[in-house]
Amino acid sequence: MTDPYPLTMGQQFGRRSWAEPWKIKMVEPLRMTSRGERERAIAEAGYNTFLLKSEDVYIDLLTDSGTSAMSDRQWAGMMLGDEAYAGSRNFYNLEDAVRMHYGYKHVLPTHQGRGAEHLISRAAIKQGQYIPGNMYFTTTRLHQELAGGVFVDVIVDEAHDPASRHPFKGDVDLNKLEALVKREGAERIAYVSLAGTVNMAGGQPVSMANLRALRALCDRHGIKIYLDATRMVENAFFIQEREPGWADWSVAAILKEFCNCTDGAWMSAKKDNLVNIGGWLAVNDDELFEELRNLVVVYEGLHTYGGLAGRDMEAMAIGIAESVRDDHIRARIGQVRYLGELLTDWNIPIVQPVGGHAIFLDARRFYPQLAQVKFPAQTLAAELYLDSGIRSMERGIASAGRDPKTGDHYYPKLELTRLTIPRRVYTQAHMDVVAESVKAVHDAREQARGLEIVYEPKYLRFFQARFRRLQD
Ligand code: P71
Repeated sequence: MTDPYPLTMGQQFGRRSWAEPWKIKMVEPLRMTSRGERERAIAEAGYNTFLLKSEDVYIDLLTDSGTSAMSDRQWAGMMLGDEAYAGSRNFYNLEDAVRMHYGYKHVLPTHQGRGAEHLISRAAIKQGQYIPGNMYFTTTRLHQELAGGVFVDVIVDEAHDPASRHPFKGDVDLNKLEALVKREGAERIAYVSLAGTVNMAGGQPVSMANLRALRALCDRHGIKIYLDATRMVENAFFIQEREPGWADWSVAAILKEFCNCTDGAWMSAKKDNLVNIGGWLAVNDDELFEELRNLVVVYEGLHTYGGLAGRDMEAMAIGIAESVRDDHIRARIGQVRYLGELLTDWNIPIVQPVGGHAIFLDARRFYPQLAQVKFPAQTLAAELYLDSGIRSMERGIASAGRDPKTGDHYYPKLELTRLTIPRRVYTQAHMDVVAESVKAVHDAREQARGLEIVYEPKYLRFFQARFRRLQD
């Protein structure tokens, strides 16, 4: 006999329910659209979700970047902005927060992550040098290439397999790195570009054991490790949860221990650090810092504001302290996991295990009838928008861009559509609506015919490319 009483979500998943460690003080109304309005909007946007107007979007899962809700304390901090050109008190608060929670010696603010990527790439890469890394990220690799470097993927093979349940798919394959060093010589390696919870792999973490082994290898060859710390707090949570020996450590302590094994970090504070704009760059080396502090005034702003208002730096300093709290990060990753568990139960192909910031739909398995040149992940993003007004992001062949040498597309193994969850913004009921819409699109999957590209700009084409629907 079926249970006559409805079950809570927690009970349905066989456990006690958890809840967000905050309550809502201010709300922003959402707008729902009709199917006809969405058909017009996505056609006008060239079937590219980056070109939709936010007003035409119902639940916005384009990105977790700059889309978080700030806390009452952060908003109060905004009122304490010291908008002096030089030496703002908010800069010193930011510097203290980065030193305390990430542990690096020198800190520079930047307008966002790619501002910091630009500076570190310029200062630390010489023409023709290699930058091995645990999978590329679009802006990171572009800045490395613009600085004359060549990115080399040295992530473990499991990262390229959406079905592999390896618990640390962000790990570096040390054999691949060792082979590169042997072949090219350590002096031709600029540094190792290591990212916490690897975005393009599905938000997959790096283990502490892998980092320590990487550190030992790099020390043998005199190679530096710079960390993309954008989602490193989420990575620290996975270490606490999954890696033997770390369960009794706080996320904050794991974060600091991890950073301690690296030589510096760049940060898009729009993610983990819970602000709508901002970034930072931090290093331990005095000489490198000297160079970076000089470059920052050319490209970002004076070294005590780096393109930000004082109030932005204050919100960031407060956001950093909030972001490393265990209760915050558990609820954040718990919400992503909740959506992932629903989709997994419904047999919808997603990258496993569920990562930190997003659910990644596996568009290859979703649309087996579509060749990669028909942009399956872009097609899926468009279909999802048409179904419900939910906005997602392509992370496949369109994002990968073209090989500058041959001019042909890069053909990435992963062809994914990302449902990225902003922090502290949506509720569990929104996640249910998202899951139901994904299921509706999955049920209609056989009708999809794919897209062709009709316009693409030279750099980071996915932002502004336009597509046309294929009929057959
Ligand atoms: C994301 C973004 C924002 C984005 C960037 C490029 C294409 C599409 C969307 C930004 C990152 C990131 C990592 C690991 C550096 C940046 C750049 N991610 N590293 O995922 O994820 O930071 O946007 O502040 O310049 O939607 P920035």
